[in-house]
Amino acid sequence: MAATTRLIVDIHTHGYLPRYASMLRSRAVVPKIVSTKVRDGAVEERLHILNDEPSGGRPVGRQYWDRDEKLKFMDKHGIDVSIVSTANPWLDFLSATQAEDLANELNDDLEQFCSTGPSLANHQNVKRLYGFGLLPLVPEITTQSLLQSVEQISKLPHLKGLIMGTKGVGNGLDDEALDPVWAAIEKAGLVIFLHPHYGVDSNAWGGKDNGHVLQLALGFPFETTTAVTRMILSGVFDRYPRLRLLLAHSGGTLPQLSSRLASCIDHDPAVASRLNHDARYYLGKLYFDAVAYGPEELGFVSDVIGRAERYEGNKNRESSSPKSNIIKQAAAQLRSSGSKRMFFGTDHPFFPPLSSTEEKWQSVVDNLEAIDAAEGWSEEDKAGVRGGNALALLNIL
Ligand code: 5CU
Repeated sequence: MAATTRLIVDIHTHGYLPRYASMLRSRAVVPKIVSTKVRDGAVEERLHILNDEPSGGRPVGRQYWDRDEKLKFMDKHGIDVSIVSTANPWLDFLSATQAEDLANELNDDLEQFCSTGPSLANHQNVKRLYGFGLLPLVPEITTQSLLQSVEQISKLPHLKGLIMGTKGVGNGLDDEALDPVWAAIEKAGLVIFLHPHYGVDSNAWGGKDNGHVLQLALGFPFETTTAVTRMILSGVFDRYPRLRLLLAHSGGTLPQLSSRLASCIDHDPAVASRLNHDARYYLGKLYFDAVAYGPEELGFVSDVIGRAERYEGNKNRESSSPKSNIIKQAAAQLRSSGSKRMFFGTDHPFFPPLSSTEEKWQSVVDNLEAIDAAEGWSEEDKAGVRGGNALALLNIL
């Protein structure tokens, strides 16, 4: 196995670059960073990004914006390369002019953050940091401005794609207004990292306080599921078949629900004949991070992705069911082929240990151990998920 395929690459790792953190400090409403007096008159900064943060907010510090802290975290966990993206809620809450200016500046900042950082010891041509840039996706932005940002990102050598939330320009990701943007991203070969922020109302179907557990464990993944399903239903992947979309948190619940989705489509007169393919086919065109924390979940996701090629049939051109194309492949082969679309991630700087005495972060250890223990993945498959797949997808090396 080539040494490079043994590299560990973190495709899901965030930060608020200094310029973004300054903007959060200047705000009086969420999202914001506030200074709070703690013991002995010391001052600590607290972050409010979700609507129901603990009173006073959560501690925030250099791990969110300092490159040395990111590198220290990487070294502690044996991570060779990180693909850094701005954390939620990106530019969603700004006016069009503010978002346009900040996207432009933050993309340049991120390029600088990556390009002036260290290279890998054994691969001087490979940096330890790359990035996903930002588009000014807010209501009233012009298409021209969005296209300019796509062009800017495509010209910055250390930016390999862009991170995007689920709102689009206010009407979701199934909005035809985004068609020129999908076309430009596809043409530029950039990867879109689709990430949630809004989740589901934390008071949905109950009233007990559960911290952020329901929001993060269930609401976030369900938001991603809804957003990508809207893209599938509106035919985005039929119109832009080479679009490369990476889904946060292993695709949320899409893998679990894809056969139900296919059946609901087939039984709904409004959409039954809209798509070129069975809904399950599109899962084989998507990419999934491996931020699922358990080996069974990783194995399952790879099964579902691997199975997608069974649904290759074109619904509109063939009279027979797509299932007539079933390729009789061994389950292990499908699982292995599905793993090629999966990528290790940490979600750093989120999910730190609750106790500061822990050496390694449990959230990271869990995700690495889940890859090690995923049943049916060969050593080569595991090395791919740890890093080789990301290097190939992002054309690094
Ligand atoms: O803990 C959280 O709030 C988050 C968040 O906001 N975004 C994220 O990516 N992970 C955890």
